Amino acid sequence: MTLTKVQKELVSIAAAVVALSITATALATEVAIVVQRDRQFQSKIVNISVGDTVRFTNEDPFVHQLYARSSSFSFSSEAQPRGKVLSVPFPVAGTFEIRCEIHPKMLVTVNVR
Ligand SMILES: [Cu+2]
Repeated sequence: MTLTKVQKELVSIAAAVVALSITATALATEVAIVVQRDRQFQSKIVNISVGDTVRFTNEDPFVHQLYARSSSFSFSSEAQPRGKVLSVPFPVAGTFEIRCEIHPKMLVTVNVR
């Protein structure tokens, strides 16, 4: 069987679509980890892409409680005891300051591009 010119173009378009969707899936599942220890975030700046998740761990023997408040993105976590992991997806681009309700000096900046 011989493919016509149109059929060949359709095959190459289909291959390109498959390649694009594989790339999109890989990009959407990135996770960055930020450790909380000694009443501090162990990272001061985190650079991620839209759709990525930041996973906050707590290695302190006491509770943290994280939040972000901006016009385009905000969240407010439950109290987070030692060992509990908090996963926060960032669905929009921007620069966001993440802070702790209990320890006002804690700050990590998340840049979402
Ligand atoms: Cu805290």
